[in-house]
Amino acid sequence: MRIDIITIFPEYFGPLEVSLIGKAAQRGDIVFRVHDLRNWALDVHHSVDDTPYGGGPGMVMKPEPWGEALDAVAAAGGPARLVVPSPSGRPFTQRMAAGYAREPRLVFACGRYEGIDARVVEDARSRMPVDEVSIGDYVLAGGEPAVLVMTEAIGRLLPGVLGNAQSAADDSFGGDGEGPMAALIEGPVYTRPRVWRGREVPPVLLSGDHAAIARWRHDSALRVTAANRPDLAARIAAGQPAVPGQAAVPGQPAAPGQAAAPGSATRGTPPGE
Ligand code: JAH
Repeated sequence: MRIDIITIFPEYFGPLEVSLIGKAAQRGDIVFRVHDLRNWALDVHHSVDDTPYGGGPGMVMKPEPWGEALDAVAAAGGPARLVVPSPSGRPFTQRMAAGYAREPRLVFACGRYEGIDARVVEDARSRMPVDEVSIGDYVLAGGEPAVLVMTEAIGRLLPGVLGNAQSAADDSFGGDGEGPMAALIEGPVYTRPRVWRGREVPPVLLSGDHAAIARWRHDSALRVTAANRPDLAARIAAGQPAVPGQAAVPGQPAAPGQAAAPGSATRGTPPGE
């Protein structure tokens, strides 16, 4: 897969050379191309921002550099989907990460200041698919950290990037946003020593009883989901798909308007305690 990133801070993307994603890039499983937007700021001062029409605080990214940059980057390499991080975009999910991991090419456009002149996305939509995407309900100083987050979530799903495909499937939210873990937060995990500072590993994990271990892990996932994510737990309790578009849990009829009260979701009791 090829990933192009357009930014006024190319040095922000040093972390893409590190760890799992860095190794995948070394092997050529992911090709990153980071572009400095100022290459296409063609006025004498290489300016990329200007005051907002209608007044108000801050600055807005000018359309001309973005238009030139997107034309040039889109022309070099195959067809691409444009992804623009924005606090007003659609929420980024595991399901979207899995969808993006199947694309041949993504172009990320990192805004700064109060955002990019809205005509840039309008114009780009006439030539390529465009998603405005939010990684959470908070405001950053620019799209760069959101692109690091999304490229990590996408990159680790590429074939061969994560050593063990099953470990992605077992993650909180599941590997592809489908399957049994899609709605659940992962429970606690343990390694040696069996006793550390007087604290024991739950004995079921040492029992060799794989069915019991699977039940314990599922119960743990439900307990953590109920405690930390009442929004997800309420949907599971109501038998609704926790991810829109996913099948509901069989045998649990959907009860519209009957969402569980906050904190009322089932809490499992961990075995071995
Ligand atoms: C802030 C351009 N969903 C997180 C997120 C994504 C992007 C931005 N903020 C928050 C942002 C300023 C300018 C993008």
